[in-house]
Amino acid sequence: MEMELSMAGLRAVFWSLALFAASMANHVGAIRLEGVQEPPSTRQQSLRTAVFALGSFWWSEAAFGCLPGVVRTSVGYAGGSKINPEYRNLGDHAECVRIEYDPKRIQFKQLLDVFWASHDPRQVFGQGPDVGNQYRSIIFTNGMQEARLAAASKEREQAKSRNSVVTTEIQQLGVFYPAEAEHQKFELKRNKFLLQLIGNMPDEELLASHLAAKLNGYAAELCPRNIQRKIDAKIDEIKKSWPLLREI
Ligand code: MHO
Repeated sequence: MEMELSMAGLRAVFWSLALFAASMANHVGAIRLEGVQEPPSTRQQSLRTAVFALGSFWWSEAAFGCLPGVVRTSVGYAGGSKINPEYRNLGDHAECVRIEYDPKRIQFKQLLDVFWASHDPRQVFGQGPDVGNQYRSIIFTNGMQEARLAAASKEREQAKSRNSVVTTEIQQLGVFYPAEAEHQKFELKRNKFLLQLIGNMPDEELLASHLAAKLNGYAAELCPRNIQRKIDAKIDEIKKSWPLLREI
């Protein structure tokens, strides 16, 4: 009897070691994606923030996450007056993406170019199949210089055709309310394989992670072509040596 108990104890130790090793293996998967890893923390002080509304924030977050110089992304609500909006009750706010970027690597001007290229600013009261005020197009600005850049870029956009009106609003950013966890990195969360590849990060890590922002764009196939290829190659390499369970 005593002997059986200690065998059970040994088995328990064995399984906890095995589980620990398995969880470490997950992290090894993450480390191997080193080309798209977190940027050095020394850069963090000089980061800037931009907020845009351009339709469903699932898509908006993915459209910016993979750009070189973008460090982190998240989604939320802004542009309205309702206090503490929620997804099912967002009042007059719009769905937004918040982008933290390194101004030495990408500028507000370039983010504006991506903003215009990633949606149809002439669609009235919605974006694609999504209808409603929450999907309207807004450039949020921080200060006069950004407001000027935003206005000039809107004029250029309007000048492309006078047949319809560019509906995009330009607003000084007020409060940005972060959206619920299930809306953050939504495209990445749909892809269980990619999620596992980065060690099934919990929500708060996903929110802060550069790697997750990038892979969220990758999952939606919105990375610039060269980055898309680089990530494809890394994933292929990992898949080749991925341990497979062949029998049981
Ligand atoms: N068409 C989208 C809208 C999502 S959104 C974050 C859907 O699948 O419901 O507003």
